[in-house]
Amino acid sequence: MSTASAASAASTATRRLTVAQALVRFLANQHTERDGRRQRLIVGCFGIFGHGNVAGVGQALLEAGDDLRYYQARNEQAMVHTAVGYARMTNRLSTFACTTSIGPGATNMVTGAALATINRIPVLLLPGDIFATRAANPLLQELEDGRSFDVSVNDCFKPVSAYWDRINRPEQLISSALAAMRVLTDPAQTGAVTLALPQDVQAEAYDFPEDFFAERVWRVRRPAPDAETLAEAVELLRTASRPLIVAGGGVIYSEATEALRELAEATGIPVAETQAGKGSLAYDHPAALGAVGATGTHAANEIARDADVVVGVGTRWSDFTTASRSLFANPGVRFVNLNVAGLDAYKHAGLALVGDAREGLTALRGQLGGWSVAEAYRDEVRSLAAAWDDTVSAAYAANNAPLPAQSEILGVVNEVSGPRDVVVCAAGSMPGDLHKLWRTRDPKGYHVEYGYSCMGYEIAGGIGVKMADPSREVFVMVGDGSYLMMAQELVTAVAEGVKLVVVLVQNHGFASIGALSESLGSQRFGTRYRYRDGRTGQLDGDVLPVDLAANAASLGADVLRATGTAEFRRCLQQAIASPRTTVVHVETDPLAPAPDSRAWWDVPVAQVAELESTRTARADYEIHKRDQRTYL
Ligand SMILES: Cc1ncc(C[n+]2csc(CCOP(=O)(O)OP(=O)(O)O)c2C)c(N)n1
Ligand SMILES: [Mg+2]
Repeated sequence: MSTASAASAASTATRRLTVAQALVRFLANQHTERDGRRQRLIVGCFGIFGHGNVAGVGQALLEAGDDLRYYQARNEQAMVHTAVGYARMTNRLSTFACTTSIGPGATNMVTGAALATINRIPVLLLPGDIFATRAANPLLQELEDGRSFDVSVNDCFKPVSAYWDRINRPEQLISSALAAMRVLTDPAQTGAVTLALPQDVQAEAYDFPEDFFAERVWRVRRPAPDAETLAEAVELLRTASRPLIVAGGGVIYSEATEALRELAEATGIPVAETQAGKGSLAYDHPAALGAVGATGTHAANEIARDADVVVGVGTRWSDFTTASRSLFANPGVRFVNLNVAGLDAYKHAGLALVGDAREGLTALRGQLGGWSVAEAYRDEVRSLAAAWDDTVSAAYAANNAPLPAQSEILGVVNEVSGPRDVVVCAAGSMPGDLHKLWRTRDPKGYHVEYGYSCMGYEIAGGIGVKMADPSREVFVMVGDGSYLMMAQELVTAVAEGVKLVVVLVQNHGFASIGALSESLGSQRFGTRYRYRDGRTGQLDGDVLPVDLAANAASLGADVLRATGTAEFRRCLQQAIASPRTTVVHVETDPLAPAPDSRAWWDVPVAQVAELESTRTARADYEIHKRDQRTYL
């Protein structure tokens, strides 16, 4: 549990406010504290107004002014992405609230809520809701359920929220607001927290106790793992000859990267990284193996195959990390899971070190004393990592013609960016390529949303990243498909003066799903953006006359069009020098692949099919399926 302390002594004074005014005032007084550092928990409120919140939360924000600053977005899903970007960048210590109208404005946030909860990132969602009094129902945009008038579209938030509540009476706000803060600041439970606010209740006045508005500090705890389980883990590690650490997002959120480096240096245990954990160790550290799993490096995946003890730190063990449970192939492999969430710590029948990553890593190093892996194992790790680094250099210099390969574009961004700068991405072929190929030099330098891998996160999430740390350049990598889903937040970046460098990679469709489709025998069906051909009846005509650069310019961004890598490099430098949000548009070859990971991903192929391509892929699938294990 997080602990809260109220600054003022208890009193019987009350203040008459509307529910929305009380909530806004309450939120402005919430703080988090960890390691003696204190910061605002809710730094502002994004919102799009409609009848469901304009006179309630909207009026309250107007009165509050800079006590809880209002920010405007163009799409409700996007404002949750921005809050997530901000919260992840601040290691989950600060976030935004998001207010919406009822109906479509509210349900537009459901995808954002799922993204936040799956990535374990705190965001506070305040969807408007239908009248609690039902005085005039059905309202505009009300879902009518003939079996119960208690149902509203906001019930959709229940499975995607870490905490969900509906404030049907003013006095309910007090305990629900406190519960919401508890969950937001609990590292094991955090995610989207939803307080649905009926339209009439928002505007209703109540005599709130003055103490409700006292400054509160929520300590983000660092629980230590159980001593006996820790001793068992140390015993197990001492018997290991090929141990491996898999670093997940928890390492970064807990600010445990120093503790990880010290453990790796003291013991020689090599470190592989998940998507959220990338940046835990600098790419050129002697113990660094880079990305692991279905989008991993040959170095990490080769070590993973024979590892006898695998220490997962702050990882949820997603299918990408385990190559759909085929990667860890040593028959006797044992898992040790250091995780603040029991849900993750107990996975793969592992020794469950339920606790904070930094606490656990420091304790492990202390108890392992002078124990180390054999020198030959350290050498093996270093030479595999060096070979992979040569692979990266070759991919950066692929010299594909006539259009550059995507790996060349990523290489230019990596070379031109500074060590503290941040790369942001979420969906398409770039997350996998970045995971393998990006040379990360700072724990906060790599921000790929791959829990939900949500097309459209890129620009909106990038805004949150930049707002959290304006001292860093933020490079938003966005494919044409993702751009078309949520380009409109460029307007928000321009309005707020939040400077992004957006690299818009045009390859006329879904290169990622196209390659996946082909590998599964589905012949890239439906994955390219093309005219419908009159003769075939299929979407395989000419390339569409779409100009995304012109689109970006129309939204208020500066735009540079680059052809080829040399011009792309010059444009990128110009974008960095500019104080304004700049989109660099570049066309790449969708068929020039990055180096393969030599790891599998379980995507089932049709068991019966007329198509020869599908039957061949199915035979291949069945071979891979034999490598899938249960890890008991
Ligand atoms: C909202 C959403 N819809 C669908 C998908 C499935 N999906 C993953 S990648 C992708 C294509 C992305 O296209 P683009 O941004 O152009 O990147 P590219 O694959 O060309 O690199 C799709 C449809 C998703 N991840 N998110
Ligand atoms: Mg594309």
